[in-house]
Amino acid sequence: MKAPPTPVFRSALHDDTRIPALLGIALGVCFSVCFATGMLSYLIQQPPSWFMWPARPAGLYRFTQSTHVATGLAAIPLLLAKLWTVYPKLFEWPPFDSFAKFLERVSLLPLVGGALFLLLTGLGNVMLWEPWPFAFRPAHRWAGWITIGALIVHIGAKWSTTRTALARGNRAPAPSDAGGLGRRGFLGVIFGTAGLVTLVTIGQTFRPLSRLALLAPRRPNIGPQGFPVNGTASDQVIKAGASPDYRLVVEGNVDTPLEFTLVELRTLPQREATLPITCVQGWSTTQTWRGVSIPELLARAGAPPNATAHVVSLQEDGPNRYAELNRDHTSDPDTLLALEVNGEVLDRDHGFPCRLIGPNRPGVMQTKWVTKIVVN
Ligand code: HEM
Ligand SMILES: Nc1nc2c(c(=O)[nH]1)N[C@H]1C(S)=C(S)[C@@H](COP(=O)(O)O)O[C@H]1N2
Ligand SMILES: [Mo]
Repeated sequence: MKAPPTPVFRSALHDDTRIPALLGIALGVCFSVCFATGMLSYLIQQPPSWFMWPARPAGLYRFTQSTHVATGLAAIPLLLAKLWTVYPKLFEWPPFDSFAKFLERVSLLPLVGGALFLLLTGLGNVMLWEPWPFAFRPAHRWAGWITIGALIVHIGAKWSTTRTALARGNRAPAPSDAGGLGRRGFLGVIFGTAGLVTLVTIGQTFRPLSRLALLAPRRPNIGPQGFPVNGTASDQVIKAGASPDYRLVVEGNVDTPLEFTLVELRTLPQREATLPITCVQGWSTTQTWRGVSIPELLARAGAPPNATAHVVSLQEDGPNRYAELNRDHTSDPDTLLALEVNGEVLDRDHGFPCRLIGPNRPGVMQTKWVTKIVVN
């Protein structure tokens, strides 16, 4: 077979082997970190029987999920740069000369496709822009498995090339384009861009840099009572929460089912805790909450020790109207049914009349507008 005419790639950077090797290592680290922290977030929200997410340390989920989003965002310029440097290799002729090479090239499809899919859907999700017709979480999660599988194949295939490229060290002649960027300049721009992306978004979770969070979808200090809202109160929720008929019910596996009006809830012993809200979308904010301690409330109803609980919101629909408390969370005294934040009655968008807030929980599991606790 005759080879097709070879396209001309002008930049000598395409011929360098150190650039793709270094970008590849950085991407391998980013994707592994994203895969581990993403799967962890999934396990916390949909725990199989062998998994129990602890209530302590209180800020652990904040750390893992901000790491997920920050690493994923930083990977975007790295991936684009890597694809740009290596794409001329797609035109190599013959495309493969052995079965191993064939497999390696076929694995590029799930690798590149999966990586682009993950970064695009992740970016869209955190920017609150989801034009696609499928559910984000399962699609993003399955793309994670596919990409990690293909990544392992790719690392196996490129191990020795990478070692050779890096072992030559600085003795390898750097490509120099007449008038273009050299290797150092190119890598400097790319890693600099990744750093810049982090700098202008990390303030959504890292308070000292909040003023730099120009590209972050949420600033941790903007919103009612000085922090963001995820899920505003509907008219139905506002009405039910403000109604004299509002009750907080504790029922299920208890000796004495309990029922409180809002006034009665306020007369129960109150406890204060300074805890973060950590949205799965990567922003977080720490506030001081005050309300009824869940273990105390459950003990009052005569729930068994080690009980778990199902918490129900006044909200009529939407995926976040329920939350589960595992036994570590039901027994932590700082797991609160909060009535106040920073000394004020909760704003309706933050969960008036009361909301769940506990240590080391994803934001989606900090249910607002609570009306019922079913003990298991
Ligand atoms: C721009 C990059 C990325 C962003 C902004 C991003 C964002 C997110 C967000 C917001 C979630 C939480 C979803 C939820 O619980 O509602 C999530 C979950 C997840 N992410 Fe990413 N992600 C990115 C890249 C990646 C990459 C590269 C991987 C894997 C290699 C990955 C794997 C996962 C997995 C497995 C989950 C759990 C899904 C679930 O809970 O069902 N993500 N990601
Ligand atoms: N009932 C209910 N509770 C909810 C939500 C919701 O939509 N409905 N959103 C959750 C999400 S995703 C987050 S991050 C937090 C945000 O709390 P905030 O709006 O007070 O900041 O509330 C959680 N509790
Ligand atoms: Mo959230």
